[in-house]
Amino acid sequence: SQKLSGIPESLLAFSKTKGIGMDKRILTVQDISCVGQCSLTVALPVLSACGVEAAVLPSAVLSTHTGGGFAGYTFRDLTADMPAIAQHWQKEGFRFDAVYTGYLGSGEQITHVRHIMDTLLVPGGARIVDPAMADNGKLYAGFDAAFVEKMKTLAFSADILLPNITEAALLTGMEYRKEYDEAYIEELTAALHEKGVGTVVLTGVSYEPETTGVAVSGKGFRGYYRHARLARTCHGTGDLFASAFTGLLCRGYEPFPAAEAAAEFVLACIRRTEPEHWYGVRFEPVLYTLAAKAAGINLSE
Ligand code: PXL
Repeated sequence: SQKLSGIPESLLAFSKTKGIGMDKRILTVQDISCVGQCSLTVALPVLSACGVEAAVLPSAVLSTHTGGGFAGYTFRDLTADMPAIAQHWQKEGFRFDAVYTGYLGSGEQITHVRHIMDTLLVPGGARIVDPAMADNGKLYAGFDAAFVEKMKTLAFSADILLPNITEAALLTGMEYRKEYDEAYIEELTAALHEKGVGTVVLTGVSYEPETTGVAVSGKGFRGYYRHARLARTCHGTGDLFASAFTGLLCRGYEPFPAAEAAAEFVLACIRRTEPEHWYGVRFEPVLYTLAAKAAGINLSE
């Protein structure tokens, strides 16, 4: 029973607006990890494949991602460049239908990103936030409790928030659990709604060893998409999921079907990734399936 009535009006209007001349322009704010198949090197190709114009605001430039396997990565924080870039767009009269944020390089960036959302979104434009900062019960390298506090201000203003369970627990102050039941998941999402989040798309929700899935929750709406849990995990799948979800949403999908299709896409990418490909996920050969989905083409016919 998937009622769609609980999804905020602005978002429904956003996802339903399509057609020639109504193509969406999106701004994505996240880092460039030059090597590593995550953040912008995933978001750009995925959004483009979905047929969405993607402008970028790089939050930092790293030689690689920080997620293990690579030692001694470089990190250039681009916080100082953000205000002038945004001012230029403002002067040019540039506006975006959605702003989608991922990995941010500093707490101060969150203030800039919030200002950009306030000033450069079209009326009713969507705030899509992946609070990329933690997984498996732990913060990523370089993040601390002060960053979590800042992230709360961005996350709670989101029309759509795409956390994993670790991030949801950090944002709500609830205990992180490795094992849990539906009541825990409902409590987590309810706590996020209470803070102001429109729609929660919670990833990595697994109630049994063989399956995992994504829980989507809007006010008055709840859905859970369960799928196979693969034996291996790959770095960057959170970014791949969020980017595919965002691309599909921009092409007129509603949040639950967008989450389903994005999850299936990520599964196909993991299946396509050779075991020796240790640092990322091989999404490139599978991208055409997502492009077809976004364009409404059924490849199996
Ligand atoms: O996939 C999230 C991510 C993005 N960017 C950088 C990261 C990570 C996760 O570790 O290190 C730089």
